[in-house]
Amino acid sequence: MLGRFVVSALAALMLCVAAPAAHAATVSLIDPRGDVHRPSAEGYERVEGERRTDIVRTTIRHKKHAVVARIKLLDLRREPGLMVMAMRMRTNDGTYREAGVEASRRIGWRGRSDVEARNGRAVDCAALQHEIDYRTDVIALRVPRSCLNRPRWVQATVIQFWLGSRQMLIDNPHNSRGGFNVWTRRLHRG
Ligand SMILES: [Ca+2]
Repeated sequence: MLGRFVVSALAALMLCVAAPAAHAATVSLIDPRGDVHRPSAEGYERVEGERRTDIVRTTIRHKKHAVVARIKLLDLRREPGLMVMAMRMRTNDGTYREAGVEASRRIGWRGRSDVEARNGRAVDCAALQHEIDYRTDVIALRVPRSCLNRPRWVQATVIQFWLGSRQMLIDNPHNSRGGFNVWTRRLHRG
């Protein structure tokens, strides 16, 4: 669903690093305003005054039946172009998944979501759910544990993209740079 462009950007941006083990079911990330980036010759550059894609808060929970990510944006609007929220996950047994929500005028502003394996193939995940709330500036994505091989723990990375015909904007809740290299700590089932 996300297409080669986004998937390759994910691959380029997100290199695996070891994270310390911790027993927790939830991670909450506060992200500054005004740290939206776009690609540049040097990698990424900050776009001053850009509100699109600007994440301000993110919560990722490993619940009894699902992994649920919820991001709050500074100003979520029905913008021309393609809006994408993506979350990659890896688990204790080595399962890797990329789940995404995308919305546009063509797709529809309620959006659609899917899950892919590392090779880009769609994973059957019929109970996948998402919600885009333009009133509260929140995008939520619920990935059932059954689509992750019912892991003991999961680590995740979240990004928000906006793709126009000649421009790409990105923000992530993990740091204030355009590129990043981080996983959450291990989220054990709560
Ligand atoms: Ca931000």
